[in-house]
Amino acid sequence: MKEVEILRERLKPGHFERLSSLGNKEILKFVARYTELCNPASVFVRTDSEEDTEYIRRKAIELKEEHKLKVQGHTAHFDGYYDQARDKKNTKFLVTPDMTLGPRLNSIERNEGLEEIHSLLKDIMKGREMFVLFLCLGPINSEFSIYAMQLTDSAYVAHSEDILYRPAFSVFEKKGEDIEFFKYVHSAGELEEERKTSKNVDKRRIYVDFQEDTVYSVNTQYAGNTVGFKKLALRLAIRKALREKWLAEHMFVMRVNGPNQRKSYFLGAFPSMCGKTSTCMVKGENIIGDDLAYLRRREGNIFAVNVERGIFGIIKDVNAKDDPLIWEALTTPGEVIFSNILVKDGIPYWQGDGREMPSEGMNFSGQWYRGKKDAEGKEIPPSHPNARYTIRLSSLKNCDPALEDPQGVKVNGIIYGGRDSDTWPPVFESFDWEHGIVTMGASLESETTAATLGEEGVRKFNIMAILDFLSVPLGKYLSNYLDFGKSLISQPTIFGVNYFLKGPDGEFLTDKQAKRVWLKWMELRTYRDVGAVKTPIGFLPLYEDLKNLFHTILAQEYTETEYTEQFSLRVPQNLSKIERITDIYKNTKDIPEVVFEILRQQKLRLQEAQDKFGDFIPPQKFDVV
Ligand code: SPV
Ligand code: MN
Repeated sequence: MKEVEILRERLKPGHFERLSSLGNKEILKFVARYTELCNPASVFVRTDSEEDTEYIRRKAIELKEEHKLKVQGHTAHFDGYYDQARDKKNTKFLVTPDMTLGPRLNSIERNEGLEEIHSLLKDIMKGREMFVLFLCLGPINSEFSIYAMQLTDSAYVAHSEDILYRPAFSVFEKKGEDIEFFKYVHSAGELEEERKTSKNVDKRRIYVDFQEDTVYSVNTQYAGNTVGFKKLALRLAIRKALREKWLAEHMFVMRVNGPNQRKSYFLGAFPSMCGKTSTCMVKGENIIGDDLAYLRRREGNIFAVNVERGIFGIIKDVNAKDDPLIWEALTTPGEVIFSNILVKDGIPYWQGDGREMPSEGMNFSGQWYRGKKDAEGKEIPPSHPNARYTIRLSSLKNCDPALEDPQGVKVNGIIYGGRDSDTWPPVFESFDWEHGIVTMGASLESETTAATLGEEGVRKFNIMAILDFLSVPLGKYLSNYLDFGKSLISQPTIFGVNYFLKGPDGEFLTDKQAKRVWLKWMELRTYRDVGAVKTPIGFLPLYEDLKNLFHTILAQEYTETEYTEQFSLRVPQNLSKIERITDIYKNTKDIPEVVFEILRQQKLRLQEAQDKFGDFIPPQKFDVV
């Protein structure tokens, strides 16, 4: 066999035996094919052993992809100046004429795409080492598990994947030919001599091939483009989920602790930078995951797992006061990769860390000093707004042990939230599953922030906070979602939250800590332990219940004036939202009729209330149920 010859020649001593011990011809062929094409000097096959993990950590330092920091186990990594975020423009689906994806998705003809990517990959790893990794999405040996392998020439990518995903070499070994898996091929491409960042970002390409469940990524290092198991896998998983009738979602998983040691589990979908990580990390509750969840039905309930075992989180504004638990993990010995922060004397700094920022140091632009400008004349900030940290969840004190439960956790509630200055109340509950999915999840919008290019405060439609990763037609995705909850014995309660509501003076109406109260209220509602006010858009909390919660949870006084300001129904804004959302779905194929019906009914309820009470309706006007 030609493959065997190539592998024997290139794999490190003993590593051909590792690969062949898996007893899977497809794997041998795949590794041989990309070894021949990418032409690395050597190939390292990683098993699940601690020595192999240590080898990759050491390689990341030796290859200067990571730099040791003062605290033991901490390293810094820099991506190129123009390689700081997900590249939506160059992320494309490879399509054949029989495929329907819908106009929103970026695609390229399959053969043309494969040709392009394979010509970019030719000899791209010359003189370098290729790492071959076997990992698992979700806990191993569970009905949720999806196995995957990655080829990469970046030790930083391999190291990040070790922190973020469960090792699965031994599972591949046990299953032999009887294993279905996703595949990723990544190369950082030619590197800048000194900084070891991808040089040819103009030739950055991320191509997703559904036919072979394979994703290719070249000339980039930023983890959102290169860590195959994160958003690249999500795109493959969404298609698999649609075929098999489950859900692969952009959601956190957390435990909310109710009265008498009651443990309740919640999922939350929020667009980037809308409070997702800070919600699942709040004081007093427990985190299972901050980014990706798989949801399946069992015994009439929804169960969910975290796809990952670590966090690749935004570091901006993480400080000792607001995020004491993350702060502790980021400042004490243990394994942490900081990316695109500022380093001075071996100490990492970032925006909003609550310390004085040094006036010079090393950052994503190289040697940095205050006032330094980039090629376009723009002043370079000390750390990038999308700077991140990578840690294991197990290094957090509030990590829920259910993280590793192969059964997943039974879901009590699902929360949808976006950045919305004037429409939604801070927290509210839907009438039922369909009402929640349509008017909350499928109606999610978020306002752009200063952290993204373009005008601020522009509302962007973002269904289930997953629009960037959708790999199936919108209508099909939404039908599957609605059907998923239909035949359940106990449906999770659906909630909407909005941490960004503003008053007439433009000031936020709620403070950062208030989300701790909203979570406790939602937990109580999933058991109907408290009553609610019935409004045209759903159920709102009662003043007395919130007053008690503010008192017990935050030791704060909560006045009825605050409550009325925060929870009054803003009728014209809610009506305009329905118009915008209805328009989007009218122009989308295969949207189930029930979506329009639910939106129409909500509109009628709002108009009726408007006729009776006007544009701005205090919650006290509605019935208590
Ligand atoms: C996000 O942007 O939603 C992330 C980070 O979680 S990335 O890996 O870039 O997708
Ligand atoms: Mn995310």
